[in-house]
Amino acid sequence: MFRKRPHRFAPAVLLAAVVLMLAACGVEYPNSTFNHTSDLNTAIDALWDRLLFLGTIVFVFVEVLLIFTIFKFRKRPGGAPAKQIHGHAALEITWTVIPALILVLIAVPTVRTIFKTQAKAPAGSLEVTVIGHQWWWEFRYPSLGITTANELYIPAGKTVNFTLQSRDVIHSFWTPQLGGKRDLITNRTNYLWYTVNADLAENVFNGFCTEYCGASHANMRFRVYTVSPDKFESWTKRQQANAAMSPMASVAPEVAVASVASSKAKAPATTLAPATQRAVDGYVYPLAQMPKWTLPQTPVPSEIKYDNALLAGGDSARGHEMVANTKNMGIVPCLTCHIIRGEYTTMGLKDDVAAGPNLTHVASRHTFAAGLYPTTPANLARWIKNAQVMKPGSLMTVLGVGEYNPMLKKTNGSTALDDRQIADIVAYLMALK
Ligand code: HEC
Ligand SMILES: [Cu+2]
Repeated sequence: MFRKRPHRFAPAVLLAAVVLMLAACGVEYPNSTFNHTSDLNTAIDALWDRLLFLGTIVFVFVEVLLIFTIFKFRKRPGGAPAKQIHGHAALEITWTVIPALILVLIAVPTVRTIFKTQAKAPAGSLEVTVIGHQWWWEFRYPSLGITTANELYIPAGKTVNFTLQSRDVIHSFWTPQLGGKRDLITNRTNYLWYTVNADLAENVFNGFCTEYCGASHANMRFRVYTVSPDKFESWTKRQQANAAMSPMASVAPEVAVASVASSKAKAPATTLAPATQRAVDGYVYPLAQMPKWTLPQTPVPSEIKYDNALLAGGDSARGHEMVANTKNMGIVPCLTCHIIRGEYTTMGLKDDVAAGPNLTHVASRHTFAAGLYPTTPANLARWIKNAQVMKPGSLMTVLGVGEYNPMLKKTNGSTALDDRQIADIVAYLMALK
């Protein structure tokens, strides 16, 4: 039946095809690259459109000719053999020249775009150094004295020049919606620059590592907040401030570092006011405005047992004592691997000595562990207890009592952090706004 009357099914097949095609419309594609959100992806999209246009013409022309030929010259019963010809100069020249012209139409704008996007960034661009780590992102703003992790703020309408480096293996920096991607290569510096459209202030985009880099490659993500220049400046102020509760909390960062460098004394007496919390202000992208596709969806592993009720009793001052002054710590102190600006222990240290993210304003970031989890007390508690279970291969050690450390192949003894101590540390971390 089907073999005899294929045309009967044609309308049904056509309908199915149209329905399928239409089903693709109206869906949100939060990580689509086909956007005109920056000068870079607008330029690249123009190339894509041109290719698609020319390619469609060629496709239609070739297919129509093919179908026509198959139909017209098909074998018929009793038909005469086809005319046998050899060589046709005019035809051969035509089918060489036309493709050559098409290639020129593609090559010229492509090469121009390559030169434009590979050129040095325009003078006056905002410099951001992106450092890939297994498995998280470090963002430094050298001209602003800011170091942060996994959450990048850039001003819309201003050119940003990314200096791309790696601390270990090869990674790749990609924000599909804004442009990229470009590799972060060991012992080599790459650059990438673009200007996000000014009307895209107050947006957030997903970023990914797109070069396989080990166990938690898939867990190496970031967020990009594009904000108005005013809000960017306000955010800058917050990030430049020394950590809350630190002895230097109320001192401008440069002054604090300079005072320690210039005198043997740890700090001028006037600034010795530990546990005073300077009012932290400055812009942070409102959590409530985050579109759902930018919120982490990774389920928290149920293997880590932690009673959330303990978190209510967390004491940030005790947490501060433990973390910053390494009091009562039977574990590798946090500040062996993390910098908290304004604390004596990490005073004047260069970011390069830190194995982990800068925690000075960790609670001002909506996500942690490279976009894997929302920054909530419950998640942070589990992270401190057993970062290896929270993120496979993570280079943060396992710190909870009785937790198994797969790297050392042993279970933590009683000198590790108990759940109450973790609650105190979490209370402290949450104060690092
Ligand atoms: C051996 C080094 C090391 C020690 C010790 C360490 N950490 Fe970490 N920490 C890391 C590394 C590396 C990461 C990044 C992990 C990742 O995202 O893959 C990290 C990530 C974090 C994060 C998430 C930060 C972010 O923005 O993503 C927090 C919070 C944190 N550590 C807190 C602590 C606290 C609190 C302590 C002490 C109780 C501590 N760490 C001890 C290495 C360490
Ligand atoms: Cu990576």
